[in-house]
Amino acid sequence: MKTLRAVLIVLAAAGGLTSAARADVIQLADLNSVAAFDPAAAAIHADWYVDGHDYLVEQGFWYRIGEAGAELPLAALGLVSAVPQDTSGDGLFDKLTVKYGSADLQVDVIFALFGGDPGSGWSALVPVVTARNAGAAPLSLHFFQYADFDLADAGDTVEITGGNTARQTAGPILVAESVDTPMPDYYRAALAPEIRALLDDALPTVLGTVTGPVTGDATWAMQWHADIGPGGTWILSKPQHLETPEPTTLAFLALGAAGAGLRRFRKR
Ligand SMILES: [Ca+2]
Ligand SMILES: [Ca+2]
Ligand SMILES: [Ca+2]
Repeated sequence: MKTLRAVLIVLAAAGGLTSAARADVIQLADLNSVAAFDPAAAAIHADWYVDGHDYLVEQGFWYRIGEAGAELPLAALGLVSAVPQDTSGDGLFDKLTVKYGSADLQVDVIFALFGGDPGSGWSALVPVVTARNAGAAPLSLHFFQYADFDLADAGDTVEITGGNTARQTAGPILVAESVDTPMPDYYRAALAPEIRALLDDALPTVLGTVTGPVTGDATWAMQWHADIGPGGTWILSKPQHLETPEPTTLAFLALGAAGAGLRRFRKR
């Protein structure tokens, strides 16, 4: 935690967080987009604002080693460091490198946020996960990604197509991801809290191949299996993007929502 504290001091000094912000939350910002991460939480990604509106409930990564027992959130490995960077030179952090590690398994997650122009309603987030077998024995890694977006209060529809593409929609609002590096072994579209409960229970979970569509408090998850030799690595890249059309209307609405979002950040 020492490293994280140092990071947060740097971050606060750079104006990335207000002094009243929760000390464990790191904020990325780029053009019309703001994303908030809590590296010590079970679901690391807590907020994703596009033009002032937060479309995300939570998303994150879980893992299981071997065929028995429970899945655990990455934070259970132990948080080593969380370092934000400004790669675009606008003075705002847009990239976050989070390192977790135990004696046997080290996992780095790098998040890169790409906003669209203000009012464009467009945003992208690219997480890249690198898992390393730090032990002396082969590692059977089961890796899970879970996403709960709420695009509209009335509910959304999510469907998984092609074995690797999740699309969640509410009218003209869309969040989508397509993962082919590598293809998932299993996936599930379901209403909350079904998938989160599977990740939190004490039993080994296999998501199956449940495509949906489902409509309501939609969520989805994907699952990979990797046998990693000692010293070996496994890499997962899963770009996501959000599209919210009618930019003029949304830009107008964003003026109010952005203020509410800032107030919410300050309260933490
Ligand atoms: Ca930047
Ligand atoms: Ca489980
Ligand atoms: Ca949802």
